[in-house]
Amino acid sequence: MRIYGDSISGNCLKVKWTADYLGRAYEWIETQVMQSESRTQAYLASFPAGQVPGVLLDDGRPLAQSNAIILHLAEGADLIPADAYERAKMFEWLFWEQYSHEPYVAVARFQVRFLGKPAADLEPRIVERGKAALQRMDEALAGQTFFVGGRLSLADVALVAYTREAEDGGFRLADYRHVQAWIARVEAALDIAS
Ligand SMILES: N[C@@H](CCC(=O)N[C@@H](CS)C(=O)NCC(=O)O)C(=O)O
Repeated sequence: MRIYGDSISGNCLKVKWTADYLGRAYEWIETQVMQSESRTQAYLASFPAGQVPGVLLDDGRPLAQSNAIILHLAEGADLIPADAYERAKMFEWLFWEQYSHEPYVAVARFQVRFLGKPAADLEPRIVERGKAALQRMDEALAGQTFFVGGRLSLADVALVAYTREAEDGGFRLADYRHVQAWIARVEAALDIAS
């Protein structure tokens, strides 16, 4: 399998962490978004949306969208709950991550850390929605160790990617103590603590 990913991207790291956790062999092809390497003709031929991550499976078939990729990699593994309701709750968090978390927490980080925008100049809506997302996570994590079924699942893998970097976007993780403790648990489970 080939993973086309940018190491600065949480969406790409989700795929790497899942593959590592599952012991899957892969070749990592560094594909830098800020150098427009996801917009070359060759890349677009396999991944028409022009985004990373993109994966070429062992049989050459392409797959894009971080959460679709990790779901495919983890098919049949313990990162996907066997119970139908718990599996649906995992999907609930995965869809929420893409619509209500990543567009704020990740975008704030990108603008501040990589575009050099002062956190104070971020669009207020991004900051408000990012804080609301972190608050929602904090409430969900009060009294439980992981998001679904008391054990690590893809919901945690997807959500930790940008949450652990939230301070780069001007958010204060100390304001979300359940989230802080959960980040440490997920980093330990995935062996990604730095
Ligand atoms: N929903 C997509 C988002 C992918 C995405 O936004 N990738 C960014 C890097 S994190 C990218 O490739 N940006 C370059 C572009 O859109 O041109 C996913 O989860 O994979």
